[in-house]
Amino acid sequence: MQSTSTPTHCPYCALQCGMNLTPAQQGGVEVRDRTDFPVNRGALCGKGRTAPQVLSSRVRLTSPLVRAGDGTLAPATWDEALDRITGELTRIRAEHGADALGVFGGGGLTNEKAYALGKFARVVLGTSQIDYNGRFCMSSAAAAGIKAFGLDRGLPFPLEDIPRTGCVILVGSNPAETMPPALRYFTELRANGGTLIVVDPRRTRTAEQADLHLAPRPGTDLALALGLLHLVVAEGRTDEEYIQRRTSGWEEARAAAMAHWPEYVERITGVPVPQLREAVRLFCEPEHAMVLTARGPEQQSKGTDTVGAWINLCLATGRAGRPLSGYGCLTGQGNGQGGREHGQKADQLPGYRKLDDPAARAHVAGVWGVDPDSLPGPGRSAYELLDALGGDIRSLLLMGSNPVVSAPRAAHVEERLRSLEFLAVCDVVLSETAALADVVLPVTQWAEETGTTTNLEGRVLLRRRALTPPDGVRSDLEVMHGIAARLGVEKGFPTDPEEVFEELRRASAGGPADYSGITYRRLAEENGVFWPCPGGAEPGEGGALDAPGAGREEGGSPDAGAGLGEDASLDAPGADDPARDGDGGAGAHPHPGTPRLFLDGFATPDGRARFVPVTHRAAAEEPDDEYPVLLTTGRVVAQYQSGAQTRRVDELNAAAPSAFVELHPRLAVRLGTAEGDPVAVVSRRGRAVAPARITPHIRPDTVFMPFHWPGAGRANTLTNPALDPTSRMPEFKVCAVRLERA
Ligand SMILES: Nc1nc2c(c(=O)[nH]1)N[C@H]1C(S)=C(S)[C@@H](COP(=O)(O)OP(=O)(O)OC[C@H]3O[C@@H](n4cnc5c(=O)[nH]c(N)nc54)[C@H](O)[C@@H]3O)O[C@H]1N2
Ligand SMILES: Nc1nc2c(c(=O)[nH]1)N[C@H]1C(S)=C(S)[C@@H](COP(=O)(O)OP(=O)(O)OC[C@H]3O[C@@H](n4cnc5c(=O)[nH]c(N)nc54)[C@H](O)[C@@H]3O)O[C@H]1N2
Ligand code: SF4
Ligand SMILES: [Mo]
Repeated sequence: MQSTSTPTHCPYCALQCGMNLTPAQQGGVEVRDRTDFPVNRGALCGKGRTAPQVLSSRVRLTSPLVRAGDGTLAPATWDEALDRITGELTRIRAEHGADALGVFGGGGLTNEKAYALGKFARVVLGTSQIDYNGRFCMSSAAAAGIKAFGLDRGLPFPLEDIPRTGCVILVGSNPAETMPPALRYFTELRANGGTLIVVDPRRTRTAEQADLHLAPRPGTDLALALGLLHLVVAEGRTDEEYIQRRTSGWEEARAAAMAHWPEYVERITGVPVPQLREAVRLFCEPEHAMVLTARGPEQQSKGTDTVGAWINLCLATGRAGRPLSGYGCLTGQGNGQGGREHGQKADQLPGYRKLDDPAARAHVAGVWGVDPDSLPGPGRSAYELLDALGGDIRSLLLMGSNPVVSAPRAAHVEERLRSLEFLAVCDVVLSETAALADVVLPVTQWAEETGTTTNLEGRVLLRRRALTPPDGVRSDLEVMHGIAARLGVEKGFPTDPEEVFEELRRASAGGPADYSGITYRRLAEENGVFWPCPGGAEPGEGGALDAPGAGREEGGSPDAGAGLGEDASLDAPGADDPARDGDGGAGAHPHPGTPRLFLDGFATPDGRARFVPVTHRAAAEEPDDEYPVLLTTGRVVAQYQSGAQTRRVDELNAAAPSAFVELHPRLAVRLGTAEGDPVAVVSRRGRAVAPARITPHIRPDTVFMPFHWPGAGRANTLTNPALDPTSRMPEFKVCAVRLERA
């Protein structure tokens, strides 16, 4: 049995737990513990344990589907399906131009797929209109991280550092439900004498483990962070030497914070002043401390400023770019980190390069063998793109997302999707969005294909193929290859993931997220490698792969190498040769990778972290007489995202069968509702109905709904698509509603 066991990683969240897959007696594979992967050391949540059930052809798609004349989706051959797609795309492009072709990706796609999708949109379709669901996820934290540190990597340190710090503030993060195996890092922190502060309007299972639980009104984290910084200054707890030496912009940030008096902050947030003081004491007294944010403070129309305020708190107290201290964002999707680095984002090129940077364009165009001027400019952000469907954008190719359930103001998005001239969806199951498509392509899944993901720590990992996919399905890479070939692009879209990764290495070389020193072989041998990992993959120099680091300065500034574009050329012999030695970067002295960032300086031009002066502002929608209650949304442990995959697993459905409305007993009494009664939640966007779940563990002014279900209980029927001005993140975490008995 041992010899046939394949070490790989879970298909779902950003923890990317390690697991072994072994052939099962009844066919398919089963999950076995894999204890050699340090992040989870064998522990898995129920979703990971049951993931093989979604591989079964009982629940998945095994044939392309094409919408027939009578309006139904009918099985078709791959040729018919791909011909239909290319026919429609060609027609629409001829009639309305390339920007009428939209592309939507996902943070669950492997690095290879995300990279290929961004290239496909720009090189094959020639469209600027590509973005992805990660915009709904951690984009505010990414924007704030880039502003402050010059670089966005979710965690700038490995999870293993958490138990050794002195205090962690976990802001709007519920790992007990969203990353159960990670909870042990916080338990160990407390066992070692450190303290945990949880900031969440609900007393979650995570908050129950905290030394201090702050329960602010949803949408007020910005004021909360500013209030804490005010107290840090007032109590003389700033680290002046650090501020002088390693930061810029303190005076403005300090002045902004000083306007946020504790009593004023208590009024906005509902968090009592003594709790604010206690939080400051717990955070400042130990030598090391961390702030970690997740979707609570980020999914707000001021998410970027909010994360900026928490970073300011870290900077003022000298807690960033030092061992065992720092700010981090707990990224969410399986490849939430890598998926935001390699070009499926509207404004981005691989290696976390900027699409509007001429040097970046020249470099990447060189790797792609195209004229830099042929690359389109930045396109619309995810919600703006979905909102434009049926208007400027006439067709959509969608891969790795289910926006009918997961997008804000979902009824409107659903209506926009229906108004398209042409919709093509690649998925493993017939998701609610796939059900609207004109063509549905059934694709291979995690355990049936090889590829890399980058987990929430910035650790690049190898997922391995463990079984043969069923007849009738093809990989996303084969889909892109097939469409490209039909559109006359014969080269540049290989179907072998390792070949794509080799190109990704060259495209990322010299960029902020530099993967050029990483190879499949290293990933297999080293159990993952942290980026940046430069070296060994000079553009246009296939042979140089054998000489790691040749001609490159390791650890240079993120922009070093951007000028390499000039000599980058696909014409160089060997540059495109798939047979080339795949372990090039793993020579005698490969770059070790970078588990811990910023210890010697930040990735800004002057090496200093930048304070951002921010002040509190209200949510886009505040309660009023008509809509007096706040709605916030999130997750439960047994379902994943839009539920497209996990709603197909019996034991997960048994644990979490439907949406619910979590509300405080006082609110329930006022409404005259008992446990389990259907409650209608009404916002300016629409109405959802779900059973009441009454608990004292939520603020009385707030209700909570998980967003995993379509239909009557769809939370996103209600949510507000108000966007953060910088990150374009929608405000999933706060809108105004009223409750009715249903
Ligand atoms: N079981 C499960 N696990 C998952 C996922 C899943 O769908 N299901 N998805 C994965 C993905 S993509 C992601 S992004 C992560 C998300 O992981 P988390 O961010 O941990 O998940 P959420 O439940 O969205 O939000 C976290 C908490 O924010 C709180 N919150 C709501 N409003 C506010 C607010 O205004 N301020 C503050 N401070 N807190 C607030 C909620 O009460 C909730 O407990 O989970 C990943 N893991
Ligand atoms: N109200 C509310 N809404 C939210 C959130 C919230 O907190 N509250 N959170 C937001 C966040 S953080 C996120 S990340 C989004 C996520 O929401 P979605 O973008 O809808 O994410 P998933 O449900 O994971 O959808 C992935 C789809 O791709 C399919 N799939 C899986 N793997 C592959 C693959 O390799 N190739 C292809 N082609 N398809 C694949 C799955 O079957 C599924 O249908 O939801 C957002 N929506
Ligand atoms: S915590 Fe995340 S990665 Fe780990 S088993 Fe559960 S879903 Fe999979
Ligand atoms: Mo996410």
